[in-house]
Amino acid sequence: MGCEGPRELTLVGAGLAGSLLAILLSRRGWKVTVYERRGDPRIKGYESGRSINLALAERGRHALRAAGIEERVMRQAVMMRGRMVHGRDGSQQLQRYGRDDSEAIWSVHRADLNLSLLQAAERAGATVHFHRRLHTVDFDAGTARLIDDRDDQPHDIRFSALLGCDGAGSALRAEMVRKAGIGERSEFLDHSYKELTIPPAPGGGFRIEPHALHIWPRGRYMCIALPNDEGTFTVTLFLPNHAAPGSGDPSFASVRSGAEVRALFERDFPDALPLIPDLEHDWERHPPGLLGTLYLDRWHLGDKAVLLGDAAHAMVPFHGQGMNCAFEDSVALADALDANPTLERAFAAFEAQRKPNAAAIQAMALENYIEMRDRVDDPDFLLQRELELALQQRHPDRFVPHYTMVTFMRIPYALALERSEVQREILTEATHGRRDLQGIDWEALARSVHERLPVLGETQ
Ligand code: FAD
Ligand code: E0Q
Repeated sequence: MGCEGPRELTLVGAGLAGSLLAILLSRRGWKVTVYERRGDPRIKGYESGRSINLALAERGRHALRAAGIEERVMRQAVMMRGRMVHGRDGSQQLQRYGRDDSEAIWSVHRADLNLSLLQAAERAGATVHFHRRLHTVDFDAGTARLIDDRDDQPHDIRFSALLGCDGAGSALRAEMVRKAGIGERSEFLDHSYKELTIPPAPGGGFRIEPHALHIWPRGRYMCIALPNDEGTFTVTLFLPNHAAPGSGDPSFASVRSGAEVRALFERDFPDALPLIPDLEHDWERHPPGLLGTLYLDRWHLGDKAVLLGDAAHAMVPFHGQGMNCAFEDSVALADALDANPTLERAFAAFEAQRKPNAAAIQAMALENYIEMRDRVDDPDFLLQRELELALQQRHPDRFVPHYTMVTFMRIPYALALERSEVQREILTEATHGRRDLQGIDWEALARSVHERLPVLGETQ
C-alpha cells in the first residue's frame, strides 16, 4: 500500500525528529521539503558554541539504524555505564544501568547529531531551506507563510500536508489550535535548569569518570553531568524557581549573582566547584531553561497537518527519553505513511499508536525527577534495586527492571509503565521494613511474579 496522491510532504523544523523523518521519507520515495527557522549549521556555528549533550538509548539507536546512520553517530558517542552518585561527603558510587556493558546509554552532542542527520537527509534527496520560520497557515487553501528572521521578509508556500517537527514551542501547533482547538494544555514544573561546563583536564582528558552520568542528588534539587567526546562535561543544575518558605533551599529567585552561585556550590556541590572554572560566567550568560509537559487531545488536522516529537508531547528531561521518543515517532510516522491508503488514515493511525505511549513516558519522566534528586542515595532505593536485579535473574522473561524496559527495550512505553507499576508494588511489599534480602521468601515472590506479570513476549 502507501498513500495515494502526490507523494509530497512539507516538514516544519529540521531539528532531531525533523531531520530523521526527512531521511526516512526521502528513502521511501517521498518528495520532502523541510523549512527550518535557524541558519545552516554548516555555515555558522550552532548554539553559540556550547556543547549540549543528550543520552541516546536503544529506542533512539534503533531509529538511527533504520535511517542508516547509527554507526556514524556511535563513533562520537561516549558510553555511560550507570549513574555516578555523588554524596554530600564527596563519596562516589556507580549504580549500573544494566547487567553489563551491553546495557549502557550513550552521550551524544546535540549539534553534531543534528548535523549528521541533516547531511544524511540531503544526501537522501530532501530539500532543506534554512532561515524559514513558520508564521501562519491557511489549512483550507493549503498555503503557509514563512519569515526570514534576518530581514523579516515573508515567503509564501503551497503544501499538501505539513508535518510539525518544530519542537516544544511549535508554531504549527499554535496554528492548529487557532484553527480547530486541539485541546492544548501545558503544565510547567516549578523548577528550571542552567547548563554549565567542566573543561578537559589541563593535559587533556576527562576530569571525572567519563563513562557515567554523574548525579549530585540533594533532595529537592540536583546537578547532573554528561561527558562529551572531547573531554568536557555538560553540567545541568536543576533548582526550584522559588524555595518553600523557611526551607533554606536555594532557588532561581534566591541565587541570582555569580557570588551567590559560588556560595551554593561551596555548600552543596563542593567536589564539583573546582571543576567548573567559568561558573559565574556560565551562570550569568544564559537565562534558566523552563521545564514542562505538553498535552494535546489531538495531534492531527484531517489530511493537512500532524505533529510529532516535542511539538506533540514535550516532556520533562528526567528520563533522558525526549529525543529517543521523538525518533521513535519519526519511524512510526514513516511506517504509517507506507501502510495506509490516505494521509488522513496514516495520521490517525500514527496518533492512535503513539499518543498513549507519549503520555506514559511523560508520566515516567515526571516521576523520575523525584527519584533522581531524592531517592538514588537512599538505602530503601538501593535495596529495591538489588531485589529488582535478583528477580530479573530468576524470572528474566517476566520481571524486567523498569529502567531496562524504558531504556534498553522497545516495548511500548505504556506497557512498560503498566508493568512497572505492578513490579513497584511487589518490590515495595517485599522490602518493607527490611535492611537486606536475608531470609526473603523467594517462593512467595515467585508466585506473585507468575500471577501478576505475564511473560513479556506474549503481551507485546
Ligand atoms: P527540537 O530538537 O527542538 O527541534 C525543533 C526544530 O524546529 C529546531 O531546529 C527549531 O529551530 C525548529 N523550529 C522551531 N520553530 C520553528 C518554526 N516556527 N519554523 C521552522 N522551524 C522551527 N532527550 C533525550 O532523549 N535524552 C536526553 O538526555 C535529553 N536531555 C535533555 C535535557 C534537557 C535540559 C532538555 C531541555 C531536553 C532534553 N532531552 C533529552 C529532550 C530532547 O532535547 C527533545 O525531546 C528533542 O530535542 C525533541 O526533538 P524535536 O525534533 O521534537 O525538537
Ligand atoms: C538517563 C539518561 C537530563 C537527564 C537525562 C538522562 C537521565 C537523567 C536523570 C537526566 C535517567 C536516569 N537519565 O539516570 O535514570 O538515564 O538521560 Cl536528569
